[in-house]
Amino acid sequence: MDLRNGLRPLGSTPAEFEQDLLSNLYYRRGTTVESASAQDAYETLALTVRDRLAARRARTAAAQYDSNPRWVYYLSAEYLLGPQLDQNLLYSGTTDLAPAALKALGFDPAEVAALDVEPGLGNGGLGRLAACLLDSLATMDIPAVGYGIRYDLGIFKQSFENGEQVEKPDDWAFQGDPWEFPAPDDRNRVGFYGHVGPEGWVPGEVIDGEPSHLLVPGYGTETVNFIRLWRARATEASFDLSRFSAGQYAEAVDQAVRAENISKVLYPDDSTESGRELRLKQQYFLVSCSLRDIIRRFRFRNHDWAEFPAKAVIQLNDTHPTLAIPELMRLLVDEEGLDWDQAWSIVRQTFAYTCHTLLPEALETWPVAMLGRLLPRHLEIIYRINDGLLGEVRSRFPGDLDRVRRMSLIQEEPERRVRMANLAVTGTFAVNGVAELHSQLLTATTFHDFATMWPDRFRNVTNGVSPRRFVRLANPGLSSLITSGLGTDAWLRDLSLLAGLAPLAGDSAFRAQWRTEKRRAKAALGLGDPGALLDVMIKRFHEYKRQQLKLLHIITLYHRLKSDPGRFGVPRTVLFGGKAAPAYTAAKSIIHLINAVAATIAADPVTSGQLRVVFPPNYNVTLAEKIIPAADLSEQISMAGKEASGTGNMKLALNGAITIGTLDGANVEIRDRVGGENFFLFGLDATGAAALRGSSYQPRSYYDSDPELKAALDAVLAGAFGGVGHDVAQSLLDRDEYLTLADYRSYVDAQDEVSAAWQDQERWTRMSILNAANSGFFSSDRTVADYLDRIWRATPVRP
Ligand code: Z2T
Repeated sequence: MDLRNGLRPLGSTPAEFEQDLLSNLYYRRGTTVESASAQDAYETLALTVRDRLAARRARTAAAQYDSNPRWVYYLSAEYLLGPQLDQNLLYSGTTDLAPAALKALGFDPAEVAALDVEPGLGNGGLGRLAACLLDSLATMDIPAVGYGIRYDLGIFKQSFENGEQVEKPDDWAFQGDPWEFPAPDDRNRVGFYGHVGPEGWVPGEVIDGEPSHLLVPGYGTETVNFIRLWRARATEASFDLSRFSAGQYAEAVDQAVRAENISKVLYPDDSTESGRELRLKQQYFLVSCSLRDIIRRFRFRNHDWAEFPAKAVIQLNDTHPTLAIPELMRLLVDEEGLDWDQAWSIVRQTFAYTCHTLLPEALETWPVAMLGRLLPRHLEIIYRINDGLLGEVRSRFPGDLDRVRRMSLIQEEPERRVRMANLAVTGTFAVNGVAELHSQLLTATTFHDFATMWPDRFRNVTNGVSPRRFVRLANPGLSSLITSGLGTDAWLRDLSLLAGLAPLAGDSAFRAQWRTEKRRAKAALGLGDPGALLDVMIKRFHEYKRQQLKLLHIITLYHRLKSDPGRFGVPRTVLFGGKAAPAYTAAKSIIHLINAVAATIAADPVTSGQLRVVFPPNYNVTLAEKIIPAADLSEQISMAGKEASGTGNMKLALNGAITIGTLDGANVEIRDRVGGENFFLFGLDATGAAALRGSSYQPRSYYDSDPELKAALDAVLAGAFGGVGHDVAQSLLDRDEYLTLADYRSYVDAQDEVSAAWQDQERWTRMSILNAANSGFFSSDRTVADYLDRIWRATPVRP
């Protein structure tokens, strides 16, 4: 028998699908039609769909194994995958078969589909980018594996109590995860603590990493790749039998519980690090397990370490997996017996690093004392890498002690800490930012010294998003219209084809259909008047993103409405979505104030629906897929020079929302492509903002000279919104770190242009179509093509 191609083919007719569903219900779920619950039906459906992908996975693996290609390994502490059912139905071609088969067995397809739980294993943009890149890698037939952590608890569930954010644990796999293949027999042992003796590192504690994998199908191709996620398991030895025998039951399992805590919970901080030891343990756990796996895979087909960089490129998703650099050095030098220089050359040819931030406080550092206790051998290796680095700095820049101090892997003051970004730059062949402006600012500021010494190491790869998930799945109505407008659905694999929509912006019948789809999506959100302009700000809460600026605008609109209800202009619904890190007090205050303003406006009869503020709790990928299609206006209003890229901006533009934004992150590239006449620009640019912050910025001067701004802040200070938000207003007047008041007037004026444009619906629709038509560049397929060309140099393998 042909072991590889001898699989019984899985049928694609309704009868065959129904048959498979039924046999899975009996043989794998172990229940019967008579007693099956909706949950049984859901789990069984997932198995039936997953089997179809697994068959493709088998063919993919055979082709990849045969060609012994260069693999792309993506190391990321976060993956924000989104709901799996809809995607896997689409990618397996069973979108229509599945509900029909469920109905035939007596189930309600909608009830069953509602049981799909999204694995929230990420915070925001960084984790979602990882998911989009894997989607595109598979779609482009690139051999790739994503490595991550299988957190028991994902990003917390957000609810509001009296308008304040409350966090609840997200036990996402409580019912089990039918999409996942666990491999409990395939564990890797990971060491921590201990000491370095003559025989090398002797860990003081060991735990096991247990893998499971999730299939990552490509769209419109056979390829199915996978993500391998590690969960921490106590080793047998960690159960203390002598304590148990002595009746100390809790103490007997203490060590085991502590070991398994490593993969218990995702740290809920977006762009700010908390510096906790458990987080460092998570990072090393991910790195150690993944590198062992990568090396095992290398050894299947190869024997010579010198070939390693030709067979593996390992992308570090921000600094979270940077310990992979000293870990691979340790494996090569201590375990494989290579000499230091050989090992360093392999490491430097294998790793590449993506930086996702410009916030200085988001650059990870770890106390030397903590790192040395947890990973004593790695600290030695980091010191030795640092010796090499500083030697190079001294010989290139003799006598420049300050430069040596700045570039060192070790920060000395106020306490000794390891600078992970410097380590990542030193141990890789490529460092990239995630948008043109971001990459420029990185080489001009954050990594200026390194870019001076190693200019060829730095590149840009502008982010992108999956058109499958964020257009086709999220917005089926608009997708059909695009397909009929273009006369093909080939745009789903080549998003540059959207350019073909541009002429249709001049076709009034097409414009009417486009408006119909927008209104349909708005109606589906259930926000009342689908004629109102839907103004959307969806992203994590952070002061630099400036939700507080949007809030000042809302209060200004409210004041105008009260003073002259007849002359208000256009009805608006403002929608916020997003979470604040649980310890980020200022961001939580902004959330509280938004909810208080929303309540005040809702309770005031003068507004009569002309101005509404809504804030659905627990913004996640599932909700994003409902909101994005409905949005008319996309708020991208960060202080220029702070948002690395943004990816929500791309998703919204692709769905025909028009951006109001600063020249920050990828907004710059969106505006370049859609045209200044189809984009509402306002505010200081990065140079202007940096200059104003560098001088003695006085937020009060803006307050004193702008009556509408003064009225908005005075209202908050006077307690007009249930007494909430005093701290927000006070901090804006006293410090205003992100120049909210400086940009207020320009923002409000731009919003007045928005309202004027909305009043001409034909003009608005033309702008909307042109936004989608000119945003094809922002496909994550293009992003992957750029990574391949500029960094990865891997080629497709077609099953
Ligand atoms: C994150 O989502 C991002 C940056 C981080 O810096 C950390 C997290 Cl969790 C350490 C975001 C950026 O803020 C955003 O601009 C960018 O679009 C996204 O990563 C993907 O690159």
